[in-house]
Amino acid sequence: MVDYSHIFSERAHGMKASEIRELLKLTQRPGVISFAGGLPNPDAFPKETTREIINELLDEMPEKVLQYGSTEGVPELREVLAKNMQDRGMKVKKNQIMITHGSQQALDLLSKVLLDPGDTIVVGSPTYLGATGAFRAFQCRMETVPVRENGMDMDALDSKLKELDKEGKKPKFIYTVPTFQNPSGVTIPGDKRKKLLEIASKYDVLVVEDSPYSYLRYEGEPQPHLMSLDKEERVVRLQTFSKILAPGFRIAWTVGPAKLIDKMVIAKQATDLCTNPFGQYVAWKYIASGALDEHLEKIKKLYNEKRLTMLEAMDEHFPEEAKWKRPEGGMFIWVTLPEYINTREMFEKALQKNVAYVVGDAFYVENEGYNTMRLNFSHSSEEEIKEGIERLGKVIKQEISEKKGKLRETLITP
Ligand code: PMP
Ligand code: G9A
Repeated sequence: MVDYSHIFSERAHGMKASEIRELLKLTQRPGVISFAGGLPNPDAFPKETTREIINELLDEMPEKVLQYGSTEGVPELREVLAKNMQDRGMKVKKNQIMITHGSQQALDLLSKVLLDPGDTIVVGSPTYLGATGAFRAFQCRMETVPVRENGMDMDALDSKLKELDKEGKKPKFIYTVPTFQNPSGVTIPGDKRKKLLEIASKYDVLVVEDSPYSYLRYEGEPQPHLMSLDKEERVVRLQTFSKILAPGFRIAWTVGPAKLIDKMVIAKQATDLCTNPFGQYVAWKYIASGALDEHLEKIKKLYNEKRLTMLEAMDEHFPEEAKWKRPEGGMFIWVTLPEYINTREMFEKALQKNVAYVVGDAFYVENEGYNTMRLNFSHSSEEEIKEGIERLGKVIKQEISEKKGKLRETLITP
């Protein structure tokens, strides 16, 4: 038998399976109410519009939609995206946009063109685990900065970059999900966004603005995109159709300085030649026909109702020891339990009661966050949310009472 351990690359040895992807297998079991995956609601898929668009495309331009496309993406989609972003205050030209197979691929391509083994980058703590998974595969060193109620802590970021500068280390980029962060749901306010760019400029570091949720705001004031505040071609912005159309198409776009995009395009040629043209043309028609704007209104209403239902159910069923912040948008509520609770240990018990979440420590690069968990509110039905939160509330209460009992025992045992 071949001993593969000697054959795998250093890189492959360092790779780690995505906790979310592993959980998807478990939570697909019948009867399980899953608040784990950040999945859109199936009711939110624009099935009829998609059907009409697909028929039109096959009638009108089969020679294009069924053919290979250019690596950077089909021109019609890049054009309409540039316009869409300009309407939202971002001065973007078509040649600064490339289309990828999901933002996940953009994270991989960015790493491929920016990171050498041993390079340093800065990420939030907690942060999106799909991103750290992509970065880790390129053998970089991830330095962390705490994410608090108002997003990444800017003083801590400044100190971290100063410290790295003293060590002679210049990070390649700061990775952030500034709006309705995955996993914590928090948003960086406008003044701190300016500060972030000032700090990045002071230490001459790029900023990766990963923003799949910014169009999903349910309350509060929109904050400026980092890309709109950028005057130095320092920001690379990732957006995706996964949460606003359907993840099944795997269509996303990256916007950045043309020099960087051009390199990513070359890297993509080796990866998959081009993103699936059929999906790109669907996305193009979806925006160009105005269906996206209409659809956004519909899903914002749907997800807001689910968010409110979950928050209300948590108020009713979670014990007072559990803490969370009300997210103004996105898909997630982040819960912090007392420090003596380990949500990974509790997960099995939750699963026995047919309810699932993502264990919080999966979103930390360092060994932290054992008492946290992420709940998704977009995927389940209202009934499932009520039932699932009630089940989870019982599991948490039970765990707290058992752990408190044990703590008491250790305290009184001589
Ligand atoms: N970045 C973040 C912050 C995400 O939450 C996700 C999806 N959960 C992605 C990237 C990847 O999205 P896509 O489906 O476009 O690959
Ligand atoms: O299915 C996935 O892996 C995408 C979901 C991401 C998430 O749950 O954050």
